Amino acid sequence: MMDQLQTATVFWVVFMLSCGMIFNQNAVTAHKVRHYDFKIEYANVSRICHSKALVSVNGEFPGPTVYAEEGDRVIVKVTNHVQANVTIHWHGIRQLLTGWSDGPAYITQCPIQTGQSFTYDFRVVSHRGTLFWHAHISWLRATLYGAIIIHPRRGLPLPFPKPDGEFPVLLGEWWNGDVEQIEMDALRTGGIPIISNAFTINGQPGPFYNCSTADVYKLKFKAGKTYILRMVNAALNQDLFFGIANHSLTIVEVDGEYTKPLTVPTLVLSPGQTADVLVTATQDHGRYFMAAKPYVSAPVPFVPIPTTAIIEYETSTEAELSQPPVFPALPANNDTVYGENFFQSIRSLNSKQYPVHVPQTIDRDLLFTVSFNLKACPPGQLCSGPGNVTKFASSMNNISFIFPSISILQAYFFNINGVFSRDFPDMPPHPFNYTGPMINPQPEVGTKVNVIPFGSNVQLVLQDTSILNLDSHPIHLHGYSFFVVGQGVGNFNPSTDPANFNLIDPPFRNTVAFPRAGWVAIRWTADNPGVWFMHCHLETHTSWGMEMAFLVTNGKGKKQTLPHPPKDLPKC
Ligand SMILES: *[C@@H]1O[C@H](CO)[C@@H](O)[C@H](O)[C@H]1NC(C)=O
Ligand SMILES: *[C@@H]1O[C@H](CO)[C@@H](O)[C@H](O)[C@H]1NC(C)=O
Ligand SMILES: *[C@@H]1O[C@H](CO)[C@@H](O)[C@H](O)[C@H]1NC(C)=O
Ligand SMILES: *[C@@H]1O[C@H](CO)[C@@H](O)[C@H](O)[C@H]1NC(C)=O
Ligand SMILES: *[C@@H]1O[C@H](CO)[C@@H](O)[C@H](O)[C@H]1NC(C)=O
Ligand SMILES: *[C@@H]1O[C@H](CO)[C@@H](O)[C@H](O)[C@H]1NC(C)=O
Ligand SMILES: *[C@@H]1O[C@H](CO)[C@@H](O)[C@H](O)[C@H]1NC(C)=O
Ligand SMILES: *[C@@H]1O[C@H](CO)[C@@H](O)[C@H](O)[C@H]1NC(C)=O
Ligand SMILES: [Cu+2]
Repeated sequence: MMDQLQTATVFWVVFMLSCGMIFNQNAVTAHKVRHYDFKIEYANVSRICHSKALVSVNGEFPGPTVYAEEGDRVIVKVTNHVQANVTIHWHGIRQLLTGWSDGPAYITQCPIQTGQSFTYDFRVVSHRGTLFWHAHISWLRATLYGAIIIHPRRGLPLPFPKPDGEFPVLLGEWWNGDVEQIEMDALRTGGIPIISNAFTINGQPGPFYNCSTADVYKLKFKAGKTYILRMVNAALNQDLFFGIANHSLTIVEVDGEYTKPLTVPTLVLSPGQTADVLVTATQDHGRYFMAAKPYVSAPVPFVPIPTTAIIEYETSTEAELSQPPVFPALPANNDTVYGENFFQSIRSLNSKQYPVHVPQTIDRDLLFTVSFNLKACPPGQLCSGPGNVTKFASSMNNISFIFPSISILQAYFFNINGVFSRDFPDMPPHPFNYTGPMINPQPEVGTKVNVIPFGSNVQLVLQDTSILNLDSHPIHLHGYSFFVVGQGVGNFNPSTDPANFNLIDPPFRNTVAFPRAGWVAIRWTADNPGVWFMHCHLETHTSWGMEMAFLVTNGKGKKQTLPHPPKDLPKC
């Protein structure tokens, strides 16, 4: 099935400048323009004994890989041939002055409706490694996703030995049912959406699932070679552990930013996070599973079956190839000690060639609580939340986000009133003991943005709360990467905790999971004008309202001002 679906990706590369130029970090560099054609169409796919027509790009599942060199311009024409409304987000791409191409529905654009097309046009500014693209409307990213692979600009060496080969490893989640319907049903009843039926690696669940002996991704290793795995957690609702039997993993990049090499037995990836991992073929023959399984920080249901792919050494004998592969030792699903230590061990590379510039002072000091809540069930109705009188909800700073009916960016740019308000609070409106006893779970609802003057150095503390249930949430910011300068358990203490911040080589990420019953502090410089969504990357929580947007004002002159929208920007 996979092979049949691998119809050619239409793409061509235009060389803007001829060869023979010498490039270095400071020279004017030659950038390419890379064109891609994304046709949104149905593909008939069968997994774990269930067939369905899923929404795909060009009939491929997962979708095509987008390749770029740092600095390149990427132009993707997206044409919608399915019934559903679609938008595509370029996860981790800064969209410097191209906020119209960011993609979250009703935040920066109206959806691309059936029969319409929209051309995303952006530059890949200051990233190297792996990012990914995915649908950013309803739950369609369950099937609409693919890798973005970014090579350093020519003349800049890799900060690690050149690998002998590379493999994409996209972790995903499969539902037998229709994901749009699953979200709508949950929002109507107010209950918890049904969990997925399988996890996948490159769209394949692997042999531990029913009807899946042939539905497994396989890769070949040559003894002694080093490979780079382009890792993406594209799952909707699940943090994952990932490991390979008898091979260690050396992380060299996360979220499109180089890190100090970190060798671990198991990788932890939250939805929205990506990593480049070096794996040396230290065995000389045989078959080995790579496997991913849930990492859970709260007692919630999950699919207990690991998804697997198989590494086969080229030198294996027939007899060895008929043996079952070795399975990796992975932490227990609830091993939060491993998970939290893992995240705290990551450091930016911060080398001469790849320096980082952590804001040392702050202009905007923000503290947002991140909570589960309960909304009252509409009168005369029975809901599926606790007591049958409530609906599950979530919030940041007690505001449960409501999507508007036209995009916030359009409303801002064209001064359309009544779409959003600018009063998202800098601090919790009513401070309380965030990780203490439960309190009134009712949130406020609204479409509010927090306004940030251009150029501000922002510090934001994301604080878990016990309003309903403590949990760890992977929070994703659009338009920027941020430095993860500190984290801790309990309530953030503004007078003592900042003394322990790492302002030298903290990881530079676009998605960070704070510890359960704890907090994380992030910093960035708001030098990209526009409207930037920030949300939990667990789709269930986004559906419930665990999100908000920043409005970063224009600075001075053309290079600090958001341009006019493209002519083909969809209308609502
Ligand atoms: C998918 O399956 C349906 C029902 O079996 C069929 O009508 C349709 O033509 C198929 N589409 C493709 C693209 O193969
Ligand atoms: C596998 O199939 C068996 C028999 O039909 C069924 O009982 C079981 O629930 C299935 N398991 C999964 C994970 O779908
Ligand atoms: C490979 O890993 C398995 C499972 O963790 C272990 O039992 C075995 O001893 C390992 N073999 C080698 C050669 O390292
Ligand atoms: C993890 O789960 C096991 C049972 O599966 C339980 O015995 C153990 O107490 C749990 N550990 C934590 C830290 O919750
Ligand atoms: C009441 O709530 C339970 C779960 O909390 C749910 O299974 C049931 O369907 C609800 N009843 C109605 C009438 O919605
Ligand atoms: C917050 O609640 C926790 C748990 O009940 C308690 O241990 C802690 O002392 C409380 N903190 C404050 C500042 O009241
Ligand atoms: C959240 O807002 C609701 C509605 O205004 C209010 O009842 C509740 O006490 C607030 N909770 C917190 C933690 O601010
Ligand atoms: C698609 O988006 C348009 C514009 O927001 C909206 O009016 C329409 O109801 C949406 N259609 C579906 C099927 O969601
Ligand atoms: Cu969440």
